[in-house]
Amino acid sequence: MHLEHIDGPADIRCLDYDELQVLAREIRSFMVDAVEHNGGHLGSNLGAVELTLALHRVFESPRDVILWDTGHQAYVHKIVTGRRDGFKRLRKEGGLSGYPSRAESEHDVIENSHASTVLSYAHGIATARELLDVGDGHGDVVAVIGDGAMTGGMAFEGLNNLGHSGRNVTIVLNDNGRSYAPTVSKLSESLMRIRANPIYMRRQRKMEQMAGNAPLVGGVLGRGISATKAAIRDMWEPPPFFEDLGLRYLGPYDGHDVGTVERALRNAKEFDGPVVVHVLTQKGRGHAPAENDTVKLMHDTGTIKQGSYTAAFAETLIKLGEIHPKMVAITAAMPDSTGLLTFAERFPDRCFDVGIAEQHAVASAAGMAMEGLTPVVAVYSTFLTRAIDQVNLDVGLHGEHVVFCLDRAGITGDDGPSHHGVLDMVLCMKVPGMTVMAPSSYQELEVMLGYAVELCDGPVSIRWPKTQAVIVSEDLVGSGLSARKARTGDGRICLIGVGKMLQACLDAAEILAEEDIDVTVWDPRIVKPLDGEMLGDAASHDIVVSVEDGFREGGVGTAIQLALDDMDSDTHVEVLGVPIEYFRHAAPDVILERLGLDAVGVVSAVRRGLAKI
Ligand SMILES: Cc1ncc(C[n+]2csc(CCOP(=O)(O)OP(=O)(O)O)c2C)c(N)n1
Repeated sequence: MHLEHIDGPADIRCLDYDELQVLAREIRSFMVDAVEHNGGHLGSNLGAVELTLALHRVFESPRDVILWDTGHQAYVHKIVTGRRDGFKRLRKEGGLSGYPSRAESEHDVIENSHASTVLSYAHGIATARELLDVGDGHGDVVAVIGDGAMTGGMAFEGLNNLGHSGRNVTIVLNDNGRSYAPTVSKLSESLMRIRANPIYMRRQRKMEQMAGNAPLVGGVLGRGISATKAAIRDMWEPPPFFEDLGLRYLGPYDGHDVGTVERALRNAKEFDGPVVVHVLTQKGRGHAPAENDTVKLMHDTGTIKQGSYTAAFAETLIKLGEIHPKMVAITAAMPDSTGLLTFAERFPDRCFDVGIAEQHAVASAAGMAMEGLTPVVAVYSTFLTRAIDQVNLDVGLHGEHVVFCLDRAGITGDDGPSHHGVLDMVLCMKVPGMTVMAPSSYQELEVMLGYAVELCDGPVSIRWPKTQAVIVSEDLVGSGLSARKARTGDGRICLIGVGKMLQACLDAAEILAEEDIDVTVWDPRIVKPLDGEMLGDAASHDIVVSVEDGFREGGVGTAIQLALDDMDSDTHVEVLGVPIEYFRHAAPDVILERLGLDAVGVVSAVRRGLAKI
């Protein structure tokens, strides 16, 4: 066993290549075990084992900065930087985060986990190090980015600026041909052609051997070898995209051969200016269930559960697709997790994976709508935030009919601060003319999606949580843009529960009923525009408690409060919602309970309200 002796990067530098192979196997089985117990990302990490070992042998983290785009592939990095024991509580509260975390280790520098940002960080860090003359000869800056993340607009912006500025950054393009699904990109196709060209690969290996045998790489000899390599490459390569942008390109290399990757990285280190080291890896490598998972190579362990909101969305979209030939669906590289796969199978010409490119997805949807299509953009709440400018101006300002379907809204829990969907509702409510819907049940989602596609004008967003949906009978489903009164009380207290929070209100009503406090409960359904009948009824009560799982400030409760003020109502309003903070990973229910966003919290708010009036 080598793994148990790895407590820091120095421990892998003294192993020989045979020992590293054994270690790689041990790491794979260790990660499979950890993810089986705790969930998390698997395929991407299984593919990055040898690459990570090579990186930590060549570069001296933390003096050299190793940056991971998105960060879902950083488990091996965590293991070799002394955090093996933390995997027992991977993604559990107080345990190891599923992404890099600055609180965990000095080896983790960035932790945003939204894709395609790493080249910008790298440019910034390299610029600062050069200007401030930090450290011993600055230290190197290395950015690891997947072929999927390379489809994002920010990655292209970063490449462009790195090439132009000539900053000293080693970019490792970890190319496994996949995002969740196969990566959609012509660049990726060109890179694939290199991979498929045996002559190129043979010559490349020969060049590698020459470089490996050379007593000194760098200086005149290094330049000579690299010039020869460039000449050979030019004969075989598709247009040298990177080099046209001002970056050197090295590769492709077998990303599962530690020695090869190591040599490539050492070569890259010798260059001044930005270098792309292209390594080919296999997602899910070494774990048969992952290798055989044709949908996403076990990118993560999540599946669409029967009875979930995602399942309701997937089912309803197909039904609507049959009736509306002009309805199309768009995903930013997540066809499986957003529930679009079945739609894509049924209507392959009407489903578009645009790459990890939310901004482009939204602006492109605006264009489609301008020409008469009805685009449904399926995206996680947290990733829509990236494209809010496009939602506001490209769709909103033009009044285009685009339906945004936001999964994983609210407190999502295990994936930590970057993945909570707490901004979408506040932001969407600020887009003029946008209708904002929050279903409280499986059936509500079906009805709302139908209404949004068939009857709404202009932009619409529908947001739902990851948790299982409540299943209700037909008489408990609303219609159109109306709110639904879920319970009639004695006229003193009115609870308004947005989406999933309706259940907390209904449960609170039961608790209060035992104390002879008979409350009214409303399901607003549509949070913008708010239903006048609901507002009128709320204004007739002494106390209103609104509950939402998005940011409290500027959200639905605030809008209700303002609406009642405008009506000159003296009803007291208690607004419950998420405070403006970053929440570390923990089970969603635990976070919600702590924030008072459960039945007990609602009851306390009622008591607070009663004490104030
Ligand atoms: C802005 C943004 N959109 C979507 C995602 C969800 N997501 C996480 S990883 C991933 C695929 C990444 O593919 P790639 O960069 O090639 O890495 P691999 O997992 O293949 O190693 C996606 C779409 C994200 N993290 N950020």
